[in-house]
Amino acid sequence: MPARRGGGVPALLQAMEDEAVKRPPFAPPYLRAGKLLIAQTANILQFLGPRLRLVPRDHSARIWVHQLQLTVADLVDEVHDTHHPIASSLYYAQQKTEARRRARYLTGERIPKYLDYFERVLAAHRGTYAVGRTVTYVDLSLFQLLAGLRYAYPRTLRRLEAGLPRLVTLHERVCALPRIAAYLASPRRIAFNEEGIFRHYLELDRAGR
Ligand SMILES: N[C@@H](CCC(=O)N[C@@H](CS)C(=O)NCC(=O)O)C(=O)O
Repeated sequence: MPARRGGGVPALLQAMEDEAVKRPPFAPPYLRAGKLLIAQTANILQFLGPRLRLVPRDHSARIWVHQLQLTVADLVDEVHDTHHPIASSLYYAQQKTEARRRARYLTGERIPKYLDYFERVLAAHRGTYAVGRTVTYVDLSLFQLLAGLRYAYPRTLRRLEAGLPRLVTLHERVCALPRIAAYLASPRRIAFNEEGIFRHYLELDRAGR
């Protein structure tokens, strides 16, 4: 809901700061579902997964999907910390030197290590999707992860993708799911930009070379 109708950022902050809220979120994103206020992306997905039929039924598969999701979250944190290596409260321009130094390790060591891991997971499962027989929320997250990394670090990804055939195929499969395709073609799909987690700064993509 937009701010002029009582939604938007003001409403978001209000719930976070309201003393009456006994279980306040630390940061957005968070989801209000009836009386529940649920924060942390992986936690929100764990809640939504069964309701949207985006996880298998069995307990061990659910734990595994959640584990993979937390690993995605770890890489997303590292991507964020590369353009903000010193403090989130400083502008990128105020921490460029440190960002470059950090980006060298992100592009040279960390992105390859995480993506090789996901490639190995897909190879071991030998399925159409990462877990079980049908699409789960971690497939959607892996799609978004690859899309974001391609945007932020195109050079690095071009170098790595030949070694990641399963991840690339999974990305294509998710794109082609009818409802995902409709979302991607709609105004709901916000283009990557330099205010989000995945930011394209040429000097960071090149830091490793
Ligand atoms: N681990 C959290 C990260 C949430 C997060 O970093 N939120 C950002 C905005 S997207 C924020 O407001 N952070 C405030 C802060 O860290 O002080 C998640 O996966 O949801």
